[in-house]
Amino acid sequence: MTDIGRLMLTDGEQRSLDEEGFVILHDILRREQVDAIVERIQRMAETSERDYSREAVVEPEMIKVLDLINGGEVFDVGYTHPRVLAAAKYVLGGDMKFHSMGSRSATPGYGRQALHLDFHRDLGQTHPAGCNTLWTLVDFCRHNGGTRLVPGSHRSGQNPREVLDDPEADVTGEVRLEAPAGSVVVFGGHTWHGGAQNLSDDMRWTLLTAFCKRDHAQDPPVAEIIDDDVRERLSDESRELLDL
Ligand SMILES: O=C(O)CCC(=O)C(=O)O
Repeated sequence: MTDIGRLMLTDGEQRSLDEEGFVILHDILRREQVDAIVERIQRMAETSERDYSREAVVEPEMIKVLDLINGGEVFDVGYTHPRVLAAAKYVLGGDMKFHSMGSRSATPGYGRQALHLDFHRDLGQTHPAGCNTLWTLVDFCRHNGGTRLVPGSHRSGQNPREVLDDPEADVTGEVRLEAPAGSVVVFGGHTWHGGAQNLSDDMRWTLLTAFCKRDHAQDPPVAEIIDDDVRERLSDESRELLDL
């Protein structure tokens, strides 16, 4: 990672990634960006047909929208924000490209997931093959399904689905994501985490953007799906990140 990239993260943020396996970055999105992103996700969910065959775990009650790279300019920040990119690159050890961007938003009463890893490859190694970033589009708290995260689990070299009797149950040391709208939690692919039930009466809106090592496959390959107008507005840096 370059010195400039490193400077984007404080020592405390780097330590959090090293020791906890995740970091919460605050004030990444402005209020109007949050509102515009939510509006767009909502509109796309209403107007596009959902392809369940592409969902690793089918959750019909949740709002899921994929391939937000083509969703409009409001999503460009998902793969251009310098602090988020710096954190993901730090996790991946400097070798990075864009993997995918979508939304998994919890409707009232839903959202609980088993603890899991987002990227199994390279388990046991310092740098996972992938890194996810979860963007809070409402204030996240325990009540509305703040994500479950297990600090230090990335160093266990273990997959929670293989070692826990019940990965859906709470585990010792688990914390819940509490962060105002416009924050981003960056977590490595080996960090045990999972969605939690939204007990509130409101939607828990989320954007997820994942990155991976350059020798890992994107989901789906961006070159195969990207719309011409998006391709045309990309900087050279973004084109490289998207592997175009
Ligand atoms: O929705 C959340 O809080 C977590 C989502 C997640 O872990 C996933 O989709 O892999």
